[in-house]
Amino acid sequence: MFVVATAGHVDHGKSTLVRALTGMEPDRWAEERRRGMTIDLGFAWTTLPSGATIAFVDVPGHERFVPNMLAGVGPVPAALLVVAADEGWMPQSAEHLAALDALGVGYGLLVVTRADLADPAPAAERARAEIAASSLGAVETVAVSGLTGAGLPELRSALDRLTARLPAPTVDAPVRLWVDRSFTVRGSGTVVTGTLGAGRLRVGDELELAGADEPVRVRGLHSLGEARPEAEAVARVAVNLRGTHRDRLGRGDALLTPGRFHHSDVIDVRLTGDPAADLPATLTLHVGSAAVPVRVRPLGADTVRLRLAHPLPLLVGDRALLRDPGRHHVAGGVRVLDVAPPPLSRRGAAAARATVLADLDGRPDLAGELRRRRLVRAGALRRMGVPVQATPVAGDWLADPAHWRRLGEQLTEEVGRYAREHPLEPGMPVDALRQRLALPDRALVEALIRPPLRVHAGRIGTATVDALPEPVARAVQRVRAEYADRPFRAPEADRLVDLGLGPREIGAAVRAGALLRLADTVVLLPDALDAAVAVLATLPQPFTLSAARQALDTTRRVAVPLLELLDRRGATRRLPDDARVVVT
Ligand SMILES: Nc1nc2c(ncn2[C@@H]2O[C@H](COP(=O)(O)OP(=O)(O)O)[C@@H](O)[C@H]2O)c(=O)[nH]1
Ligand SMILES: [Mg+2]
Repeated sequence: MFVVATAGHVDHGKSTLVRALTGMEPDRWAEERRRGMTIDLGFAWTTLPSGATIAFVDVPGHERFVPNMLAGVGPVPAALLVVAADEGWMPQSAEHLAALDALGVGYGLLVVTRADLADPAPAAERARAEIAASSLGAVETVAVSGLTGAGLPELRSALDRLTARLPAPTVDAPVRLWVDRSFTVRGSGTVVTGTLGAGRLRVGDELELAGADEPVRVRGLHSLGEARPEAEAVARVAVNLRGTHRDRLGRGDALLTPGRFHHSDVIDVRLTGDPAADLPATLTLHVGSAAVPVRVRPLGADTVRLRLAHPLPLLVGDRALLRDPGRHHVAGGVRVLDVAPPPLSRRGAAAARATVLADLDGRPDLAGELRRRRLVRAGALRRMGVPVQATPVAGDWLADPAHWRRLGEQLTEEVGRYAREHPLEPGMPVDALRQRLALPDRALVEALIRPPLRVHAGRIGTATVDALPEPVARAVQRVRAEYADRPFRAPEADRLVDLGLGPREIGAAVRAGALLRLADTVVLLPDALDAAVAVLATLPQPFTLSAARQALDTTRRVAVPLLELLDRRGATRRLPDDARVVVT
């Protein structure tokens, strides 16, 4: 299916044309039919000679209803610009074209209607010149009469040529359905309609309603008046949200694939077209079917920061337009550059930001985003509309490569400094390091660790004897040398003092894995445990404490806590009569 919007001045024959092409009545309201004037959006569809289905969003031409017009064309990629042969180019011809241009609509046709009332050539010539200067560029022109039907076959063929040129929609994209109507159907409940520009909807889907925390569920789907199990972009769709109260949503809301959109109330944008130098401080931002008041803060020559009255699910690259509702005119087009910009609190931040924005063009750019954000979650970038093909450094964190290298260097420095300032600690606590490096996640700290650094028991250090302060390391070496041939004779308390091993030094050596503590002042070398098990295994089983003490050539002072430690580790088992066996 293709979706095309009408555009053009009031009474130029847009609705008549849609009626003539589709046989359907686009003016849905009794009031519209009574007054012969479109007030709100109308919807109709037909089949083209090629067999393709085309749906029309018929918009009002009156200047009072331009916001309705914008809600209709916002999500639609192509337009029929309608100009009456007998009236020619008029103010809303110009304003509608300015809107299409601001939104970057690149596909369209010029239809000169009421050709039975006047020579269509002059109106066509003027209109073509105006259109040529817009995003639509050179367009095919068809003259028709909605009254006599003249020109309609040519118009149908031209529509086939137009739709054949439209870019294929992205069907596997997340859904962002801008709601253009919502109503209640007796027996079915709330129904919303919109133009599905990308993605796919299925009955049963759970969707996020922008701005509400509860999910909504698709109970039913209609497209072109028929119930369907699923709808694929591009399509006009009516979504039944039974169970969701009608008051909860309306035009300008969006139904979203859950968790796939960032909700922005501050965005940085580039003004497109010819932005007025003196942009008012408050304007209305029109995007999709939404219209939101914004405060405008100029940054660079053609870049501004917009503060939205309420958040919208916007993506980098979105097109939108700014309008001055008081003065009834399109103030300019907008290309979204950043949907999650940094705050501008420091002095000079605005100027610095303007420099950054000068290089952005609204095309999502992963490397650039990483350079600017330095560290960001892949999911967060995707929600901004930036496709992510990069390997995370930890979890789903992505890092700018240069920044990541600097962090690694900084980590090594911090760990070194900490070791000098806390010589008896076995390393720097991970969380202290996380804070020093201002990292948002411990996983990032751990991912930065490179040998010889390692994390052990929540601390980062080299965790070898070499990392111990010089005197402690030397004392441990002395113990090693002295007890090599009697590994189960722990140094007496006096000897430890002689060696300079007080409680703090012993603690440091134990945490570094250089000594094994059996009791306050009973320490062995760490390999003593395995060696003890090997000796005990040679004894007749079960064995007594006394037999163990003799076999290990040690004293009760060591043997008692050593066997208890072996029991706790499951290497030996104590029997009811206090004898033990080696567990094999
Ligand atoms: N003679 C003639 N009248 C037309 C034609 N198209 C529209 N009209 C008349 O022009 C008036 C406005 O048409 P309408 O379709 O409502 O204009 P819209 O405001 O652009 O939707 C109506 O009275 C129509 O009957 C046409 O091709 N020929
Ligand atoms: Mg109309």
